[in-house]
Amino acid sequence: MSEFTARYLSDYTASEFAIKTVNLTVTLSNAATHVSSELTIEKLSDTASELTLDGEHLILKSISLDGKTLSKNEYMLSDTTLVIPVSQNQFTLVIETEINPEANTALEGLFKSGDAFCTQCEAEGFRRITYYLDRPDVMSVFTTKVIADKDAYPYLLSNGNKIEEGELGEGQHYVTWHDPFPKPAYLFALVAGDFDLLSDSYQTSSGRDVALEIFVDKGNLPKAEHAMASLKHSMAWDEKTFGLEYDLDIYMIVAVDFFNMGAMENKGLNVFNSKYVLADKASATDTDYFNIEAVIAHEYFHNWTGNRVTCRDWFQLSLKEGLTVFRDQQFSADMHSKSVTRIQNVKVLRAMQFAEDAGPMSHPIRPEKVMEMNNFYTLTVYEKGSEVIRMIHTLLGAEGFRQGMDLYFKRFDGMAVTCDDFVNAMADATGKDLTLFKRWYAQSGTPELIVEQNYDSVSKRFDLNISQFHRPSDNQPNKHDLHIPIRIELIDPVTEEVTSKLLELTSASQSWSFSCTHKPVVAVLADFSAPVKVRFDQSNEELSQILTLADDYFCRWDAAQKIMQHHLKRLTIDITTDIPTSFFEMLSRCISDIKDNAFKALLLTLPSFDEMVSQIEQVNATSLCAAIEQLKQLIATQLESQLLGVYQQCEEFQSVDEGEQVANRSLQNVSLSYLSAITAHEELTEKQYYKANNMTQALGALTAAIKQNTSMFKVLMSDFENQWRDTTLVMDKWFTLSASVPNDDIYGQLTALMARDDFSMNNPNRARSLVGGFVTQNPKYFHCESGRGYQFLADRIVELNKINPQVASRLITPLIQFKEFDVARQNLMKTELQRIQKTPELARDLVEKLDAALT
Ligand code: 7ML
Ligand code: ZN
Repeated sequence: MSEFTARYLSDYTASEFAIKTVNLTVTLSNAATHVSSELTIEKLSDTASELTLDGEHLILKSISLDGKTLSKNEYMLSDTTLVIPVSQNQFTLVIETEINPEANTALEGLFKSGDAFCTQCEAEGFRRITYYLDRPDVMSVFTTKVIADKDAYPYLLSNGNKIEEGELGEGQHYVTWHDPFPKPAYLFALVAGDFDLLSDSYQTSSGRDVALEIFVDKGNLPKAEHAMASLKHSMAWDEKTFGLEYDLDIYMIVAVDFFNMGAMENKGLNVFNSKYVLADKASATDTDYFNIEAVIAHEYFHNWTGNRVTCRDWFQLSLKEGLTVFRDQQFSADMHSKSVTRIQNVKVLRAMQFAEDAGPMSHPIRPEKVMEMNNFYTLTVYEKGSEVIRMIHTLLGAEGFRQGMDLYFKRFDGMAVTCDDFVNAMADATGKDLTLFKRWYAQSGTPELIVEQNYDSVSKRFDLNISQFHRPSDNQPNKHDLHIPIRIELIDPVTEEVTSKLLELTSASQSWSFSCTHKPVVAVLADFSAPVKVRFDQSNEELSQILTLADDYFCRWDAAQKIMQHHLKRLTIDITTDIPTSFFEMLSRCISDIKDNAFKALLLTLPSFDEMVSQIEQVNATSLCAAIEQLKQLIATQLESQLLGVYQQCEEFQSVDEGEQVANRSLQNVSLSYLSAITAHEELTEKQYYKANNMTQALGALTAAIKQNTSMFKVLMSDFENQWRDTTLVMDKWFTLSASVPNDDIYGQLTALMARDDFSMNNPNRARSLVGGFVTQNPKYFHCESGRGYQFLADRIVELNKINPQVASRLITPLIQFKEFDVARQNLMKTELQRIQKTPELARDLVEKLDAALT
């Protein structure tokens, strides 16, 4: 077994020491940054006799306790801890350390992103900056002095308010920052560099002025406008929806190119992956715009849900993440279309979170056991966590939820708390019993609902029986029944009247009776009211009625998806299966009847490879890819003239409304994806590419061209490259497209791409665009029977293990989820996992996942 040990939620104990204040002085230099940390510490327990601080990859220079320098025999040092015997109840510790930011390719702690210095401390990165009690329930007031060369680093930033700045000798200068809000070390940030600065301001509803500053690489100023607008919208939304105002006088955002994740909510100084800040019409897609707004909102919302009220321990991560994702989803829904936003959330959950929850790393939204915390920033903690909050919202109603939020902040502002504390606040504020509901926090796996219906035409009684089933898993062989809110619609097919009801399933099986003049058609799980799978034998005819008659757009969309899934399953088994004309007639009606273009685009989009994989057991990936292509081809051929009509309408469409333009472009790209399956319409793709004045249409054309004419694709791709070779974020898209080509020579192509000067495994965005792009966008070759796709991924993971374990650990996901595929592929994947497992000095991140997958 491995040298690494797991930590358990059940082992939590409070800290024996409190750190009242932290005084940091950081003297920046590429290879030898000096960190001086002065801590005022209070002993909280009578029995504590030694203080154990966390620290990794640090060079200890000196320690002094209450002004007296400690000699080597007065403390104990290991690779991960510094232990200091202490007898005083209050004392001051000064620790001097040295770190090497330039050599930090893991991008945790202090590192270089291009020419700038930058930090990432969540979850446990602060211990790579200095020795500290690096746990979220130790909250302290930070004062940070940053010293660096003035020419190279004109901006020196940290959390809170600037309290002092000045010149030092030899071209050095300094800035001192003070953050009055006590915070855990994971919210610490420091940035130094030369940037362009977009400045603005926001007046809060109580009349305070907040300076808003976005720092971007030189020359990118115009690309920060959308992020700034999004920030202001987020601030206004949180005031309106939850009565929450920003609390400091300044809010800063820095965009950097080297970043492991999307962004980070450091108090007053968010650090963002530049892909979630920079956008203009020419270089960013509509999806990019949407995501930037959502991520800006997410990080902003953390100021209350995460920073003002934080987590007691990392097992409680969903306390802040599930809640903040729910908040950003509600914000996006309010800014755009509620139903379209909701459907998009559900697509992600079903395609990815369901797979995670069925795989070896399955865990409850509040995990019980963690080896490497970075492995738990998961779709389960975030997306399922958000669904759990949404269910509370559904059970309490918007007003009850707001009362619960108010009580939560009243009780816990300034504290580090647990998921239970949150649910208790929700229950206490409304009187709703959430005792049973709390099980959602402790149970892993996707519940299944089994729905049965019966209509008695004599008594006009309609009975609905719903039972819940929980597949046992290795780490939880005995699952419990849950409290599940199930929103349903009863549709009278004769009068077309729709009745909506909220059912609460609280036991293994329950029945409900309704009196209905005609046998109703039932749409279950309206608005996707719970993160579950539904087993309900509804005929294609009933599904068709839901598609046209349900009030709830999620149910309409879902009904169409179920019909498509049904045919895709049949085609996966036998590619020559006949598809009934009724199917094409149904789609034809969608095309002619639906007015909302964004919704129409979603309805016409076939379930993705990943969405299908979670529907079929032990799927043959090659057959599934062929089935998807076949159904697309059939739809294109059967509905050719209608799709062409849609495409032309989209081309001619004009509107001043941005939302309508976005919807139109999305429908245009969906129709192009069908039409491009017909050789006669190849020129549409080419025309769209050259006419495009925005990235959405350009990328739509390139994506369509991938599966079309190879020589045309090559011409367009080299044109694209010539136009964008100096724009990093666009070249990431080019790398992804290049890795998505379903051609036999793809492996040679991938090797050639990796050899380019503009490719580097050290840049997470670039590594993900190539490796992740291949894995997710090229399923036919990733899952190729030869196993070469798996081999390619395994080789990259071994490479990344040394460079950046976090990125390696995220990319390994599809390999550990081997159980979804046929036995032959399972064996090929396992062979690669075993090969990775033999790598010397395997990072803890990978050890944890390989242990889970292979034992
Ligand atoms: C989720 C984040 C992390 C990891 C950002 C890092 C964060 C932790 C950080 C939704 C929207 C934007 C980013 C993320 C995300 C994985 C995903 N605290 O704010 O949660
Ligand atoms: Zn977050």
